[in-house]
Amino acid sequence: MSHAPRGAWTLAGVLAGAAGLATSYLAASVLSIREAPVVAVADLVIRLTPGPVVEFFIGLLGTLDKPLLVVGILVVLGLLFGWCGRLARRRWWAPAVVFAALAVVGLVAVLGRSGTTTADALPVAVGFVTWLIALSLLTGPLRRLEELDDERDDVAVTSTVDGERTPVAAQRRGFLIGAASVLGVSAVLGVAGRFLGAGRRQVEETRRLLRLSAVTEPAVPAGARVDVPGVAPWMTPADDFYLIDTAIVRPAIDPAQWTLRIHGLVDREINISYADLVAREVTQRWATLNCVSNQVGGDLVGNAWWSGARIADILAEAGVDPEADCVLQTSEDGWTCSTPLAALLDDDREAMLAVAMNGRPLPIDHGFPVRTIVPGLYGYVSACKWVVDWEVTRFADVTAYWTERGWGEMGPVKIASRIDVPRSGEEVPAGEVVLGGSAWFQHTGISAVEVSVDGGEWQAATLGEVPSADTWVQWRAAVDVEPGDHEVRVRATGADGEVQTSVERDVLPDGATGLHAVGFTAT
Ligand SMILES: Nc1nc2c(c(=O)[nH]1)N[C@H]1C(S)=C(S)[C@@H](COP(=O)(O)O)O[C@H]1N2
Ligand SMILES: [Mo]
Repeated sequence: MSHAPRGAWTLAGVLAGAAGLATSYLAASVLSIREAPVVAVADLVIRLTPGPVVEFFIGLLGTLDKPLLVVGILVVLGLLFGWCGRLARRRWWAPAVVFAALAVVGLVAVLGRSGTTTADALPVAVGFVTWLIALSLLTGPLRRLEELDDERDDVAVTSTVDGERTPVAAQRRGFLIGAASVLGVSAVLGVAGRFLGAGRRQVEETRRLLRLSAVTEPAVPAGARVDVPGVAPWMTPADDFYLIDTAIVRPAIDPAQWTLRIHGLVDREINISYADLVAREVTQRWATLNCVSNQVGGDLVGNAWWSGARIADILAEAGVDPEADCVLQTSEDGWTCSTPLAALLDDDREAMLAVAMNGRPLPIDHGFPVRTIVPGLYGYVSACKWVVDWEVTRFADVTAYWTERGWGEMGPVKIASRIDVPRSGEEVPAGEVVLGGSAWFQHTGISAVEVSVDGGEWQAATLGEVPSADTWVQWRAAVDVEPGDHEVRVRATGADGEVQTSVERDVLPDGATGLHAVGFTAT
């Protein structure tokens, strides 16, 4: 009989697999990532499953559907891990291939969620490395036992006699100690992961249960949509809203612990709690937020219904020194931006400390519990997420995260327009083609959008109706095209008469310029 039974190889695989799941779970908790990779895989499975099948299971299992799916995935993984252990017996590299394939599935699952950063890939990488290390640790003694099996015929190698250590006993002991250690360490890491992730889960739960009575549901204004299929929705759902920040770990802040300290060039320093903030009169409005790094035609822009408290009122309470010209905002994670005071005080801009987005408390990733929204300014100078500190000051005296890196100080948004339909490279039937997209020039407003096909005359597009100058405008235009390849360009005109320039400029230092062009084929 072999000294290294097959069951031992299977066990090695299962334990190594469990260790990898434990470290990946811990990493996800430490990095405060929404879900561990296994849960992300479960979400992926749900996304890939046809709707009626999902509904059938929800009908059958109720809210247990997801936990049971996770359990199912763990069972499948357990079988695969055991198989990996056996594979290791013949070819040390074979399980590595299986682990790599599993890691790829994990990566697809975690990176397929909206708003992911490279940090989201880390738990998967940690788990993969753990699998390799743990498996080689556990299979080492088994491999040596098998070598001893081979030698058994020539040399008299026997098991323990009266507690005397023989090579076989030593390797067996090695395996058992290794197995027990891997099991123990995995259990400890798993528990630690649960403990560390509890903070974020708690904040998620608090947010989920939070009811903001003055906040109303968004109602997209009649006429805002041009109804061209494929054009980005006028209201951007929070889940699809672009995400930009420098946070490696996005802060999870309990509203009960949150305060905003306002100090600097003010008559009196004030501290505002979350309860104080939501007790104030609520201001609500549609506003389009965009990123200075958005390329011409890019999608770092979104439009939402924001609810919060007017900043002008709050600053009035603090009493702003006439010397001041900016507010240095700092977020919980230490990011800073310096926002022009004039924009914060501007009456019709209604800059706000927002607590809700599209009628729900801000998602954690979008700044829960409180962020700043200033219509007309790029996010990097104004839209501080997880904001906790305001220093009223002077541009001459401070620098902020992006302005230190060469980006412009004032950050007013530039006029822009985008073609969503047709998509680049799309094939459409020749004849009348309906084009559509969006244009924005927050705080100023859009008065016209025009399109030109193949460098021809500019023709006016029809615009959707918008509630204020602070949102984007949808447009549609019907053009006639012959069969063949075509290129369409778009340009907007601002309510102030400014015509969007065709001069191409890079996003640095204060936003890209140029006209969006899309090539398509008519057949
Ligand atoms: N705390 C914090 N707030 C931030 C940033 C950041 O890096 N950290 N990035 C800003 C930038 S550059 C933009 S464009 C907007 C993006 O907001 P969103 O992620 O909610 O779309 O947030 C702004 N607020
Ligand atoms: Mo940005």
